[in-house]
Amino acid sequence: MSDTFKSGFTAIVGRPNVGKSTFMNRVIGEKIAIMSDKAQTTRNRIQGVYTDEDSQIVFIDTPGIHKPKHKLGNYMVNTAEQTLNEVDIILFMINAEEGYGRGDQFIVDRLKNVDRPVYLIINKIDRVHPDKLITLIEQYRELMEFTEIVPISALEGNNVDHLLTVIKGHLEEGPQYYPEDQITDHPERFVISEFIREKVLHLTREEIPHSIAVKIEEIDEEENGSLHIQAIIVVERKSQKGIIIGKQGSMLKEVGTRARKDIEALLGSKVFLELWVKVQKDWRNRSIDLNDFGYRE
Ligand code: GDP
Ligand code: MG
Ligand code: K
Repeated sequence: MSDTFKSGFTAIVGRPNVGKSTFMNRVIGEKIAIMSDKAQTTRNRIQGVYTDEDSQIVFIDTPGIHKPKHKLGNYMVNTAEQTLNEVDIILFMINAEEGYGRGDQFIVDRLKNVDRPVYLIINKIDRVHPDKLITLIEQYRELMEFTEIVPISALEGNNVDHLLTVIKGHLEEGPQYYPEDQITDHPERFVISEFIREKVLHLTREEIPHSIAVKIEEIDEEENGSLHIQAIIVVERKSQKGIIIGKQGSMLKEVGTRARKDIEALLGSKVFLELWVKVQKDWRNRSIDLNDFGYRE
């Protein structure tokens, strides 16, 4: 290790599905951030930690900033805004294919109030013609001043190393906040609940809204080292409960099998996963329930 170790915190902001989690996963190399074709899977802050011999970057995968529709939405925006004021560098990620939209204007308005270096990351360049890229860059330059504009493909890896170098060039001398092998500081409970949530959203396609929550009731370690996990999937309507359980429990079984595999891969131990579905009306608008499900205020 060299004698001047550098470190810093980097927030990734951007509309849902621009590729924030994909980028995190490519850099960290582990399935920590949750990926989904659907928007808003990532609700809490998930940190991924990149460490090499002379630097450490702590990534914060913020919830998408967008106009809140209900209390949970408010919570998300507040968390994201707080995050922006705590970090050293902000990566504002956009989707090259979609281009500029109202969602970005909402984010830019917030970024203008933040006194941190903002990098515009144009992701999914594998999907667009270079001409379109140039137009896009000109368009975004008009909106605000960026420290640098970096086009990448998080999926294919193009220019991701360059982006890492750029971030590292911006780090100041600092401590190694996390041990080298630590890739997230989130309680395992959170990651486990997100795995389960992800499976429900994927398998039920459009039928189940993002309003579902997953609560980990218990994690017991058995004598042989395997884990017994009990979790409750909370929905708002009885019809949703029916969909998640499926014909003779087939859907819930599939959710359980897939989530269990991810959890086993994450924790490196055998898992017995027990899932329950519970109906609880309107939990999104009740603050007390937000705390109950692990949201910090
Ligand atoms: P997030 O909501 O910003 O975290 O976005 P995700 O990382 O979940 O990505 C959303 C979708 O975009 C997924 O289907 C990804 O596979 C896809 N995606 C992410 N990055 C790229 C990229 O560089 N190129 C292409 N073609 N697809 C990408
Ligand atoms: Mg995400
Ligand atoms: K997503």
